[in-house]
Amino acid sequence: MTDDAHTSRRAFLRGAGGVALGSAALAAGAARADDPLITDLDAQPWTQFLGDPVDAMPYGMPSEHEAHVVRRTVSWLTADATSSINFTPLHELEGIITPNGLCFERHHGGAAHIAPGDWRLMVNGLVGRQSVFTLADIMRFPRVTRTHFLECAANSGMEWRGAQLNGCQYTHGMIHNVMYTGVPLRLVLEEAGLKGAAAWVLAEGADAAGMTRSIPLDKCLDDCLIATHMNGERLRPEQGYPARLVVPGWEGNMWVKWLRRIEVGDHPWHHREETSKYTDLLADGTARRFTWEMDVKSVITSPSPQAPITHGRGPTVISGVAWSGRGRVAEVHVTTDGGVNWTKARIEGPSLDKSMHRFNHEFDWDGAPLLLQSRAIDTAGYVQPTKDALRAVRGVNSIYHNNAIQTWAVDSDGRAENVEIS
Ligand SMILES: Nc1nc2c(c(=O)[nH]1)N[C@H]1C(S)=C(S)[C@@H](COP(=O)(O)O)O[C@H]1N2
Ligand SMILES: [Mo]
Repeated sequence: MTDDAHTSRRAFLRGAGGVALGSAALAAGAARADDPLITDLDAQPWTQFLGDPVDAMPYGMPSEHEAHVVRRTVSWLTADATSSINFTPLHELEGIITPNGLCFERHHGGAAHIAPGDWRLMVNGLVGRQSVFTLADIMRFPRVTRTHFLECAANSGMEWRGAQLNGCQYTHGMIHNVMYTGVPLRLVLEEAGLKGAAAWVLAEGADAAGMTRSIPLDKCLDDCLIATHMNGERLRPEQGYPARLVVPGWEGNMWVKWLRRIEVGDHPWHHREETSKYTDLLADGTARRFTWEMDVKSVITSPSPQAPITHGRGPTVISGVAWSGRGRVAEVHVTTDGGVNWTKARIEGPSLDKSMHRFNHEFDWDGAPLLLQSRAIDTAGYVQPTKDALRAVRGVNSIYHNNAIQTWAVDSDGRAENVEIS
């Protein structure tokens, strides 16, 4: 920048009015004439020296100033980190796509590392041709690209008996929303040839856990994918590289990673993950089984305990995410007074089938304490329930499928806390 330009910047700032930003809404952004970040180029090394050359980082990384935006685990939740979970930092994200490096991880036997040349997919059982496909074989099938959320059925599972974890990363972060590219499972099953009695599919993983789940054939023929890519690049190892099952709208446990075998049968297999786990213990001691669909749900991500209001009263943005395993999200309503008054929020960005939706609601905060909630309604007509309404039906023995309305209490300093109101 020339001295003239330098001088004219100062002149602009010291000139009549100084502040061109004028509107009352932006009063908080009023410029100070002595702000060195405007008046003093010496205080801005990024203008004084050349920056990094191209290729400084052949695979790019976020700004060093964003180093706090990471997946986080809760150490007391599980005994060992190889059979554990971490959480997506929802409070730091915008839009609807979860960046690959921030997708929460759930492993039962650690993340397997499989060279693509060593990967095989076996298809056996009630098929005309028992088959083994290489990755190169799979890549020759017609492929599709679709955006879907994956939510672990245990998401919000720690909140059944009361408000517990202080932040939406921990209360709601067992979810990610990814644009997958893959091959419809239907095409691979048809290639192997389904026998008449075929009614169920067993999906099996190649990791140390050898995870298995029974999936009804109808779902497999409808919209399941053998995914090889996430958000444009290959799957990450943590997400099942080189291939995972995508089971849109259904609980994350069924999305078998490091997929190695598909068995076709005429009955479900009643394996561990669909009997002792991923069933819902009711108040009377019986358990619901095969509760595959993820019910309509939403959460305000900002403000929230990890994302307090720091700007004081005035124009304030409430932002959050909503999703349903039964279709699209039709509406999201937001309350600032604990459910006395509800306002329809704006759905921002794409509204896709079985995908995360972003909602925003702007309001003028008077600095008084708030009780923030969001409530989503899906295109199948389901309305997200209150915690009390859900407990009336499900009791408090459950771990899985808690889709209740979340409350954040915001104090007059803008700090938010996980609370319950009745
Ligand atoms: N092979 C295999 N697949 C698996 C798992 C696993 O441990 N092994 N965990 C399941 C569970 S419980 C969930 S919630 C999702 C998590 O997917 P993510 O790690 O991509 O978030 O993967 C599922 N698929
Ligand atoms: Mo899960």
